[in-house]
Amino acid sequence: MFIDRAKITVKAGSGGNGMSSFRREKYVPRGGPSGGDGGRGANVVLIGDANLNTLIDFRYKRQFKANNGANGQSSNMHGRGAEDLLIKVPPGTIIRDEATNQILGDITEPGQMVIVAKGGRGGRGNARFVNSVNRAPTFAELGEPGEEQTLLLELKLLADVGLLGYPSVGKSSILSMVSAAKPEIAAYHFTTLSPVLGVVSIAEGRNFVLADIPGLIEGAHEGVGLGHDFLRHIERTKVLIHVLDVSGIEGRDPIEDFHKINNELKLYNEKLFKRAQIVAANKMDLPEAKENYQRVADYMKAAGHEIYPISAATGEGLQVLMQRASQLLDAYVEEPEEIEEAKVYEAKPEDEFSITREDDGAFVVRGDNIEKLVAMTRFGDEEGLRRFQAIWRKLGIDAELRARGIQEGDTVRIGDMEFEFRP
Ligand SMILES: Nc1nc2c(ncn2[C@@H]2O[C@H](COP(=O)(O)OP(=O)(O)OP(=O)(O)O)[C@@H](O)[C@H]2O)c(=O)[nH]1
Ligand SMILES: [Mg+2]
Repeated sequence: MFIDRAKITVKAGSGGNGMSSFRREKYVPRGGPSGGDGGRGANVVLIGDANLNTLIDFRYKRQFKANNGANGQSSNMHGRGAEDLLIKVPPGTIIRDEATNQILGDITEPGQMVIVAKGGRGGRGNARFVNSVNRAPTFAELGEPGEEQTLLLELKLLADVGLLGYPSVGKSSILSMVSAAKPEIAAYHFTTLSPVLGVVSIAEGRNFVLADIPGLIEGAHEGVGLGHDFLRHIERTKVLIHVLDVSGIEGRDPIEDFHKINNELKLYNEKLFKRAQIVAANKMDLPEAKENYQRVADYMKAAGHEIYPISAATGEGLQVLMQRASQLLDAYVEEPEEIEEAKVYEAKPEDEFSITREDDGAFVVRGDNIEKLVAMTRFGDEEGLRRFQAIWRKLGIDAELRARGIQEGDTVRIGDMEFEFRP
């Protein structure tokens, strides 16, 4: 089975804790603060690897956790940062945030990297909190927690050439004749339910990947038939072979088929519609095809399309068709990719928080910054507590709670912490 979707969870390393310590020197009763900073937690990074072409490995390993930074030490020794965790993925992998379905990045090249979870910053040691007012702070920060994400990975097929057309026109039959692939072939529609790839060998050292794509019908761009899924699969092919059943034995007109399919392409993605496309007039072994061929060929030529008569049943014309596809492939000029940025995290508004009241009467404060602050504060330390309170006021949480009618003794919850409100 060709797996092209995977769900994984990634957790970046947390920063190391900052140290609180003081220098000890001979004859100096109390030296200056000397606690070092914690090291940076490791990022989780996805990296393109040309040796991979499926996401199959993620069936066995779905959880990834990067290392934490080391804690700061006394004598101003900073903790060591942890090395990033690299996860290899095949080029062509699209990364989405499961929660929002937003695209976080797109790996198109081997070696390209996207940070999917940022490691936490190391907590600052007490040496960093010296100022004109406080020359001997005891306060040190805890490390910032690493980011955690659930990701959806999606691999678009990296076929060079795609076979497209109505159901039962003979796409799978063609693939089975020109490659070693063994797609299912049958007289009913939608025999092929997911794309099948085969390697077509033109000459020594010259080959390309051909994809047999499930049949498209009118409305495919809106998901009719097997729809969208397959249009998605052909997005990255460079050349399209549009297969027509010129025998018309199913009662449809091949020229009409041609327009309907192209219309679907256009509605789905204009770029796909403009891609190099050649017409394969299939089932030429049937007498009806011979009758229809001239009319179809004249039409296509007049409209500026190349047309090749073939029979997937006898093999007639297939070699010429594949050679032409290979030539077009060689002539293909890479379209500039419209990737927004390798990394497109939504910038989260700073300092934003929300307050809700729960059934038990507690006020719950949520927000990235405030939750981080809670995770990084040692509440046992009086200075730490004071600093927390100052930031708490500066963010406006205090004022907002009062506006919501908080009373002395009411419970406030932030992340894992719970405390009583005291004005
Ligand atoms: N006579 C004749 N029959 C053909 C030819 N090519 C395909 N067929 C027949 O047409 C039917 C459909 O062929 P498939 O290759 O499964 O068609 P498909 O386009 O892959 O169809 P879907 O997977 O349903 O989209 C089968 O019964 C084939 O044997 C041909 O060149 N000549
Ligand atoms: Mg098929």
